[in-house]
Amino acid sequence: MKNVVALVATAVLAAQSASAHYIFQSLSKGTAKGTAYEYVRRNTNYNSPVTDLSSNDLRCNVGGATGGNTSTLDINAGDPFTFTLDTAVYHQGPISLYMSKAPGAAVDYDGSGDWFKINDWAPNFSGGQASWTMKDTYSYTIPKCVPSGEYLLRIQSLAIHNPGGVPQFYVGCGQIKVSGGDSASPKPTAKIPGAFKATDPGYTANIYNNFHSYIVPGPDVFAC
Ligand SMILES: [Cu+2]
Repeated sequence: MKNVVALVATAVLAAQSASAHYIFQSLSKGTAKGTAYEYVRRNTNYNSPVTDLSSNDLRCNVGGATGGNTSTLDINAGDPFTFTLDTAVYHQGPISLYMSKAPGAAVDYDGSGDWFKINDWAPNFSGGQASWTMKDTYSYTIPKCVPSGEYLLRIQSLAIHNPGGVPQFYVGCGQIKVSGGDSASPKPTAKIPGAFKATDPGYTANIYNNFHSYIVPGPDVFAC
């Protein structure tokens, strides 16, 4: 009987930890919550993270190499948008937003081109304590100066598990069509994979011990 109870308890724990991870499921204009997978590419790895720094799955998650029947969201340069998760981010680490211009339609684009970063939610340090922005929605705005056209809009939670664990990437890609843009050449750019290295201080950081500063991995944030 004892063994049965232990087995059941183990199974419940396993189920909880499997379902407790999080997926960036929806993208919408403004700050309202969108419909799951309407404008975000559907992943096929349930809610497991990507951990291989050389994998193309770092771009748009497992299963997100093309759009399938994902729609593309019309949005104006300078306008706000919101990504919503199924479960609030609960792993400590930075959240970052990236864009990459599609050579044609966003739905057909695999994300193999240049990416630029438009925002980091980095930790705040105060009173000797670091605090991370861990929420179930993340809102930001499309930079006003980017060229009009179709893009992948990518959000990333880098879940830091040091020491003793491998950092995990939770990513999702929305498809957008930007209107009313301008003529900036956003930089710096980076390829994904390639933008994140096992030696990055923001990747190797021990956030539990003597943690007073942090550099978010990836290229510097582009601003107009
Ligand atoms: Cu986890």
